[in-house]
Amino acid sequence: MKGKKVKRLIAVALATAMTVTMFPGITPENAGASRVKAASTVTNENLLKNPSFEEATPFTAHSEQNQNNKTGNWFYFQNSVKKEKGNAHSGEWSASLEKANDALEQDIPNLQKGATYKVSVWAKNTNPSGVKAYLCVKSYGGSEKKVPITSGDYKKYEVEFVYTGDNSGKNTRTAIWVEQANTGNVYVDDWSFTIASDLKSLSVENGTLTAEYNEDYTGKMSSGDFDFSFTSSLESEKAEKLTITEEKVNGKILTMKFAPIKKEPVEQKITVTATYKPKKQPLVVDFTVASSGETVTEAKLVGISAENGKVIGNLDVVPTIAPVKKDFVLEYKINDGAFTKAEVKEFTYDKANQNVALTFDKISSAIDEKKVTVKVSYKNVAKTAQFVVKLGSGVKYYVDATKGKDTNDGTSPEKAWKSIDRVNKEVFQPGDEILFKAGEEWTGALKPQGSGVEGAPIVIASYGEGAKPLLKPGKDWKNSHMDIANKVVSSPTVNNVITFFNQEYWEVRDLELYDPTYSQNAQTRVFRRGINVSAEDAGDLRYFKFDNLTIHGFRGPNDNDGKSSGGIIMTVTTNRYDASKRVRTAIHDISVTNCEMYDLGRSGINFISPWTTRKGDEWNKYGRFDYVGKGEWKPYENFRLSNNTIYNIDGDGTIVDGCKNAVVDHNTVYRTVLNCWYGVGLFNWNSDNTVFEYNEVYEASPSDALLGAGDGQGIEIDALNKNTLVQYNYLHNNAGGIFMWCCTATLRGFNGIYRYNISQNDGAKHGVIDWREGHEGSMAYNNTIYLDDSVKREWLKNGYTGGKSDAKFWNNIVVNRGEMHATNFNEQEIDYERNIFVGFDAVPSNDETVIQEDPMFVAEGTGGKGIDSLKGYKLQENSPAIDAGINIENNGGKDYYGTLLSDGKTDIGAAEYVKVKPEEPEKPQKPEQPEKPEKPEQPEKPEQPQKPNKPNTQQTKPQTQNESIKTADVSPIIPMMIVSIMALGVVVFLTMKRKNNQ
Ligand SMILES: [Ca+2]
Ligand SMILES: [Ca+2]
Ligand SMILES: [Ca+2]
Repeated sequence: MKGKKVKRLIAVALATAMTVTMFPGITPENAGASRVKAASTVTNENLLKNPSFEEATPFTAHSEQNQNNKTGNWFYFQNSVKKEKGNAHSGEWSASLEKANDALEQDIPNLQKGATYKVSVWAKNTNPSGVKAYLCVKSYGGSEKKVPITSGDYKKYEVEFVYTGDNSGKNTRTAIWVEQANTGNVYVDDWSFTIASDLKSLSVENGTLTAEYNEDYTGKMSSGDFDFSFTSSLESEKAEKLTITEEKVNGKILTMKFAPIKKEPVEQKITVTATYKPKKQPLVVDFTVASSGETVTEAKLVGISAENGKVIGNLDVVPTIAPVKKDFVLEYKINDGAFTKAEVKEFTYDKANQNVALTFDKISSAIDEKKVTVKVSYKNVAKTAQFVVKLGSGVKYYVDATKGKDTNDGTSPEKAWKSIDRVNKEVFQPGDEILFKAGEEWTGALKPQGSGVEGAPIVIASYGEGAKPLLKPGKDWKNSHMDIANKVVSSPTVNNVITFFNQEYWEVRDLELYDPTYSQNAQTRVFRRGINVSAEDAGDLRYFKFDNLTIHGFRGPNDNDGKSSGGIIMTVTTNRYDASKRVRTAIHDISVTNCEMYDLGRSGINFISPWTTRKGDEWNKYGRFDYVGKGEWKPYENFRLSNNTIYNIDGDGTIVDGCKNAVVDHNTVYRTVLNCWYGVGLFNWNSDNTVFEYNEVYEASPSDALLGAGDGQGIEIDALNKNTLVQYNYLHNNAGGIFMWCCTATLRGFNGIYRYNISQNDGAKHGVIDWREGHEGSMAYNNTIYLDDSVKREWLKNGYTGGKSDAKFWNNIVVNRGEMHATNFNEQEIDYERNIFVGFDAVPSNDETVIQEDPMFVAEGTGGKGIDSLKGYKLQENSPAIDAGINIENNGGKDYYGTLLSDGKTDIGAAEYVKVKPEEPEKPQKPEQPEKPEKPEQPEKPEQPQKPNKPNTQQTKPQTQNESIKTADVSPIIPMMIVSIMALGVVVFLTMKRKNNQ
């Protein structure tokens, strides 16, 4: 007996293996000089806890908190799973299951990728024809393995599997599960979960490795089955190959000789790392080499040199004990600041050159140039060096799916990375760029790490010539929870091509994101998105710019829950269980510009958040306000949606939900509501200060739409909004109607204004206008509406009679050339004034100045595609609309065409007449540089004092209810200030122009 140490042979990562504990009762060897040989042995171990049920530990109950982590004990699902005295296979105790869905489960973490494992259990089934039960193994990377337990007497059941590591971060689970049960029990006992090895043990002493094979092993025994390397404690970070010089087989024992490790001035611990290749099994053993008694040499740090991200330290001599990472302290200071400690990322020791290299996260220089002083300390000696970080010194990383290699450093097109996986491993720094090669294609979930800072975002873009880099989704995965439709859904299955979580300052541009499963997903329950910007309990996050992207094919559920799927979806969540960890969170300064988005699910773009509850008496004016989330309203501020084309959408083109200061301008949105019950082109919900302007929206709810295709207006002002401006838009051929204020008595809205829009040939499934109760300060003024004879229309379908309204319909032109059912103008709610109504049998009785003469358009009905195609709705010089309107303060100052409202005499309709020289062109709108939008003004209310409240006498129609629910399930998001975007843009531009200092 040589005083052997015995270690369990374990199947975990090497780092873990090296810290394995000794079996009780075995005393670690004293490193005394008298000891000549030291050795250790590893043997297999059962990875399950409490495998025989003889232990005193009771089972743990399944709960929401532990459902994905059942390590260290058995967990039961349902009370009928019991630990039972009797019916044991050995000892006294067994476990018993009897009801359908009974399950007894245990998870094993940290398995070794590529290794083969074997799970076994002794089990019996007292009624195999009535009780269907299985030994199961899942989350190992392949599909679940199940073995039925059918024996009436105890029998050993086994499952073998290879752990692939591709298990979505879950622990591998073994379980007994009862699928169906009639009278009877399943008893289990004596579990085993081990690596499936041919080896019984491996041991080492200086010069000899001994492998003992299992008794039933019949294969060849050879050192060729092993890879060996070793490290000495004198240089523990440098592994060397261990060469076998001689080998011998005797029975089941393979003895392998190697050159003994020489003595050094201090005692060494030699750690041998082996891989048994047939089973990819890692084995770690060690032994001690005594000191030679010679004098120990120590080294001193004599100087350092530094660049951004790396320091080289020079030593005066080669020390006996090689320096290691923890011997060094790395600090730096910026300009004249104080030294702060920096984490050493990689450490290398170059013995031949007597130096060490330490790397650290690069310091970014987002705003100013920085002078950095680095200090390295080793054995009480500190040395310093300096370098300068230039403005915007980010690193460009290149990704090439064909010619790249993940072992490259990625920093040039010649040394590009290859895969999404490699990109996901890097933690990016402010100013860095991730460039995908044009014309190439990737499949997989991109989850880039890191955040930029103001002025130095991290950019994802393309390089080279050709088509936009194409990114397609990888496998689905589950999130723990998601807030949707004002409720929380557990374990939703999701799939995003690009995911951000609790990050900020990113730009993504010039890519195509495409989900080829579009056509098969009309009914899916998977929430698929091109991009998901997510956050949880992170407070205020800022700046995501999405520009020049093509996003198509991403679908999700086509009900209200599915509103959190589609093109670009923002999702805020909060801790489900621990209220003390909840932090009101929102993502600000998101912009989407110049993108083409089509063939998408329930939402082109949407915002979700649990922070939805509005406070203030106004929300409760008519009844209990019951739209509540986890907490107080926390809007996504400064969202900008500009110059995009969005079409073929199952639901809504874009929902501005839970936003403050959102601007939606110069977009073309068409063919929406294709596959859902209620939807529109664009709308807002629970948002303040939303501007929709210069958009063209058409063909909402087209005739080939599926399901209900209800609502179907172009741009809708929904509930819980304050200050919405819908202006200068071109709405046409939307089946639902033109205007909708979709509130209820308790889901209220304030100051929703439609002005200076032109509508041509919109339908009227919900009436030409749909003005629900609960709104305050709502107005439609100076709009031009032209209706041809293509469909029969009804003026007002969902008028309400609550008598609480101050709604105003002023200065509008409505020309009807078809069949119009207009018996209800709901004058008790809506004040009509100074409108032109043509083609109506009846006109509103409270429009004291109503005009029923032809407004004399230049050429009615001639609008085509594009917001500039509407010259036909200008007025001829003898139009009765000229100077005939009410002057309204804060009216935006210009008409649909940009003509200033400067004559002090407002015309009726969306066109202000000016006598122009014949061919003077109108000022074109500039889609790529929209003007800074004004904040919505308060509508003036001087002429119409608010009516007293009247009792609400009419029930809301069921449709209203549905629509409210529809909108209620959307959640929050955030817009950004234009000025700050432009400022950032300038800085970013400058940043890009600087060469990085690599
Ligand atoms: Ca037992
Ligand atoms: Ca009136
Ligand atoms: Ca005028």
